[in-house]
Amino acid sequence: MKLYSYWRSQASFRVRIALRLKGLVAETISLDLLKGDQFEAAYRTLNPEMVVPTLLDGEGPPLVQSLAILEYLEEKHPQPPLLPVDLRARAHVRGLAHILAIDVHPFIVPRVRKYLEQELHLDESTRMNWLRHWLDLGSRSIEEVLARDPRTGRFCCGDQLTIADICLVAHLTSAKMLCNSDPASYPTAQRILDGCMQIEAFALEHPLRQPGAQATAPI
Ligand SMILES: N[C@@H](CCC(=O)N[C@@H](CS)C(=O)NCC(=O)O)C(=O)O
Repeated sequence: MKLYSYWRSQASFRVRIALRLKGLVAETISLDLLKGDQFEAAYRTLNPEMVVPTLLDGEGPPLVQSLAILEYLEEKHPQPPLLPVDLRARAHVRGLAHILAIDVHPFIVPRVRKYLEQELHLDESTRMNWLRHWLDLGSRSIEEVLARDPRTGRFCCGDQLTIADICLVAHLTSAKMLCNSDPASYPTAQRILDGCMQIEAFALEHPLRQPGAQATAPI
């Protein structure tokens, strides 16, 4: 397998964690999204949307969209499972993942930030407010759901790691890196994050441990 990734990409982080949890090895090809590697013609043939991640698995066509890739990995390599068995619990886990990966993440991706800067000419502090607004909204929403749902356990749904935990960790890590958001304001989410980061698959795939990572990078 080959994974096209970017060190700070939240969507790539999701896939890297899932690969590790399932004990799968992929050669990682690092793109630099700030330099525009995603627009190169060769990459565009793999991923016409010009985003990461893209996963190549054998000879088949490229796999795109991190949540679709997580479901593909789950179906092809069911052990260890990243979805619960119970039907409602599966919907709950997918719902949590979607809050962060589908409703929040699109507001903060580089092409949106670039549009705010280059087309709408918003200054840096206004752009930071935008980022903080969407990231905090996501954190607040997920905290509220997790804090009041009786299914919340050691992880987002009971004591089994699921794709919801993967999305939670990727979201909170982005929020910390991009706008130094204080996870203490979200105690349930923070507790789950801390538990996940004790697990090798999460810790080893942290963005700051990836090739090209910088402790501080331009927004
Ligand atoms: N919904 C997609 C999001 C993909 C996406 O937007 N990835 C970002 C990095 S996290 C990207 O490659 N952005 C490139 C750009 O915005 O130019 C997924 O989950 O895979």
